[in-house]
Amino acid sequence: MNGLFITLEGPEGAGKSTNRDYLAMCLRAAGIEVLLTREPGGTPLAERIRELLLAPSDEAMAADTELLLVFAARAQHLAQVIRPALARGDVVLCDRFTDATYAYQGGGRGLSQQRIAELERFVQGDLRPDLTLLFDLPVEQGLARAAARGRLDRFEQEQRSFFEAVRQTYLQRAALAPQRYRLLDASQSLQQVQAAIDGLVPMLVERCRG
Ligand code: Z5A
Repeated sequence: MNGLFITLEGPEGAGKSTNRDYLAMCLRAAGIEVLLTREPGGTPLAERIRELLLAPSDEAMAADTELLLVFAARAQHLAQVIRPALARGDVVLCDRFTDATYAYQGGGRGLSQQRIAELERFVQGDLRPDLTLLFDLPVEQGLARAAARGRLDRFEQEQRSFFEAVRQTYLQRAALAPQRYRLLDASQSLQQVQAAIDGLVPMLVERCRG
């Protein structure tokens, strides 16, 4: 595969979606075409799995069910969108990927990291993001932003300790593989965060041009 696979990660309300669009605009202005996508989702079938994952329900979803649904959606997304795009040489900007599984199902739900790693190998083979932008901010601040948007989804109804574990898992993973991650302080104003992204654009353009 010759393309470049960039993921955006972080806890709730970190600004991933807003900044994914901003980064795409910056890269397009530099003449680089990018494919924007997200997880869970990214294909019609994977978006239906996303609805199952996010909808609050009277029937509690078992953590293993949640984990398998996340990877089922990912298998579809990889087969239909990500692998073909990378094979064409495209730059893929994806809002969340498997780091989110380690953070939410591993850190948040307490599932074994080893089990997640086994599924990662099964579904992805050796495909991993080339670069991950991690938008970090205190839990309270992110939840306040998410709450301001209205109705909370199934994850957003979790306890504060869940989101603390999510945040810490992301930070631990970034510390273990600093060559893959760029940490951004998402507690700053949008203008400040986007100024930090501007600072990354020359490096990203260089990586995109290979
Ligand atoms: N999930 C999982 O459990 N396991 C997995 O493997 C995967 C996902 C892949 C849906 O993801 C859920 O799926 C997610 C984890 C789980 N949990 N939940 N919920 P999602 O990415 O679609 O949902 P999300 O995390 O809730 O996204 P979000 O809240 O939309 O966050 P965001 O994309 O990071 O933020 P945003 O939409 O760009 O911004 C949120 C608001 O804040 C918006 O009004 C912005 O204008 C505002 N904003 C953004 N940046 C700033 C700054 N810097 N200052 C002030 N205001 C800002």
